[in-house]
Amino acid sequence: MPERVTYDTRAIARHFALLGDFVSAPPYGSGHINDTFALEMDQGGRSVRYVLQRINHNIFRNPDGLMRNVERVCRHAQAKLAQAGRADASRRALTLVPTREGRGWHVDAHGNHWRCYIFVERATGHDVIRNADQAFQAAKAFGAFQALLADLPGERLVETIPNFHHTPSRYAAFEAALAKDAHGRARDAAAEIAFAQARAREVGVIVDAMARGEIPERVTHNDTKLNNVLLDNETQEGICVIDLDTVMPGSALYDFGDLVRTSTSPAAEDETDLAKVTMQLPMFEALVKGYLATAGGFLTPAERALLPFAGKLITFEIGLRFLTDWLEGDVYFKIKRPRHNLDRLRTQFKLVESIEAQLPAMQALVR
Ligand code: ADP
Ligand code: GN1
Ligand code: MG
Repeated sequence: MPERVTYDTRAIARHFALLGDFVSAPPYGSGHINDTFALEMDQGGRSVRYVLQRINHNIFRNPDGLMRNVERVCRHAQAKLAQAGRADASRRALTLVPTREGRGWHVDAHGNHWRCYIFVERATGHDVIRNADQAFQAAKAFGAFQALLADLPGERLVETIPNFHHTPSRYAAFEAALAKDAHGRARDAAAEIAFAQARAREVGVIVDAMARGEIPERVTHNDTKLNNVLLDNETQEGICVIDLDTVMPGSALYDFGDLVRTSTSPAAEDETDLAKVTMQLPMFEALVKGYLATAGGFLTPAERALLPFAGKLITFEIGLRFLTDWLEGDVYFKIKRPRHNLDRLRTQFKLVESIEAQLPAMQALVR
């Protein structure tokens, strides 16, 4: 497993225009990519929290371009909330705390890019879905986020990871990793490799339809897993979409699909008891209702028709990515145990199977 690096978060925090005294900054959250800290400041005897984050620049190769995207998206969201006269705007969209020089992010002596957000309190990003209302709320919030981005002013957003949801490229990367089998790990995933190979011909369905102009390119979130939207602890309302690193041009279908992946099964993404992994139709129904409540106005008939399939395709894609990372020796996703990626890919493929078995029922529901 990769060794843990420690950062002088007290020194990093000093670069941001924060008031008060540093208290602590413990690691926070369950994201697989960045290093996140819950920064606590004491302001005149009152504790105020912020989110301090180091961007993983091995994964995001253009962190300055990424941060320019994030600044634009945050500014646009805050402007719209102000226009609507919302009194709780800082809980409804991310707000960057500027550096002391007035910049949106800080680059340290080692080239690490740091940003600081207002902490959205009394809200939770859930790793596992608990009930259908949460599914409804999460989908409604991501649909509203897509609607918000439809009139983002300015030039095209930077692609922070090129071909991020180009499933055929993901499949090609898997094949290359398998051909190398650099760590002799393919034999531990023989059944899963065969499972992946049996589905090779479906990987292009969405990107090919986009290339033919049958499905529009939009500005999308691209990482709409359930824990990337904060639900209000009291009302359960989906109040704040977070994790804006992959907001860029894409397909609305991959956004809806990742909600199916992360919000229809009662099991965690890395559950080892595969009997628990299943696509629950009532959760899917809640997702469709929530999503159409906010995205129904702009989705085309072609997009609507592919909503169920999108759930299957992205679950397969993420499974492929976990499988590729397993074969490559755990170089991408953070892991907490030696066979973590293997566990994750098995839950994804089990869920793909469950979706496949229920696709006709899911399609009937959308119709
Ligand atoms: P990663 O890309 O590593 O997933 P995220 O941006 O999703 O990083 O942040 C990791 C976790 O930190 C989130 O899952 C969420 O729990 C928490 N988090 C991030 N931003 C905020 C915020 N502004 N307020 C409260 N919690 C946050
Ligand atoms: C990563 O950053 P996080 O943990 O929200 C990944 C997503 C995967 C997800 C799987 C930039 O999301 O694409 O779907 O893990 N993000 C990136 O849990 O690769
Ligand atoms: Mg995240």
